Amino acid sequence: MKLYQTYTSPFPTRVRLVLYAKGIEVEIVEPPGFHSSAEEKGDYLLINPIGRVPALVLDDGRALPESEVICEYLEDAFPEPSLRPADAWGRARARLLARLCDIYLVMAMVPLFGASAVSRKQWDLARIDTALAQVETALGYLEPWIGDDGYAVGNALSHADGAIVPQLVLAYEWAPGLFDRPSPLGKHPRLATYWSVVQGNPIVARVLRETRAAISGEQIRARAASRADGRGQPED
Ligand SMILES: N[C@@H](CCC(=O)N[C@@H](CS)C(=O)NCC(=O)O)C(=O)O
Repeated sequence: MKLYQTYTSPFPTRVRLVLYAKGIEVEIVEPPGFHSSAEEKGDYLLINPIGRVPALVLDDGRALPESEVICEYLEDAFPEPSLRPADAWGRARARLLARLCDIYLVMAMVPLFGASAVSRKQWDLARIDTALAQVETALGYLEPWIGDDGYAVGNALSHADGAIVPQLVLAYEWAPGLFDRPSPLGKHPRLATYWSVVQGNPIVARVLRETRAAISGEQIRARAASRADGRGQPED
């Protein structure tokens, strides 16, 4: 199998967490045209006409987009070790946490992803602050549901951790760093405790290491690209 993905994006990270937890080997492919790249997406659009990452391509050539669907496929195709909580209520909580994340947190982050792609001069600060406030609100939606044993649900890694962890690193670290605003860490104490404990899990630590390294590499590349095409530096 091949996973078309980038290391900066939270959606493929959700899939890599599942692959690592289950010990599934896949070929990792970084398609052209993502993030600060000026290239066209080209033939990648034949694999995923939506033009987003991730996409999983099976050995027989069938391709599957959408991180949640890919994770569910991997769970069904490779059931052991299971990343679904054992009981119906645990599974419902895992799905709820992932859904709250996908709908409210990701949607709140979208204007911030947009702002990160242009120079500081073009930033609409009011829009950024509104988005950051919405991020905080969305984190509050997770707060009552998050587990208190260091995992999103119960006492083992599940698909809910895969959905949440890649978004929390952006909400707690990337966005406050880029926009020079205080981190919302600490506004929601149960989530903050979860965040500090879950990072001790080796699979989580691995995806976070990859994400942090990719984000700092991407920031360096974006600066170089904007200097080269005369747009000025992103920090201008
Ligand atoms: N709902 C999709 C979202 C995927 C998505 O939006 N990926 C972003 C990466 S952050 C993307 O590929 N955006 C298009 C682009 O960067 O050109 C999923 O869960 O897989």
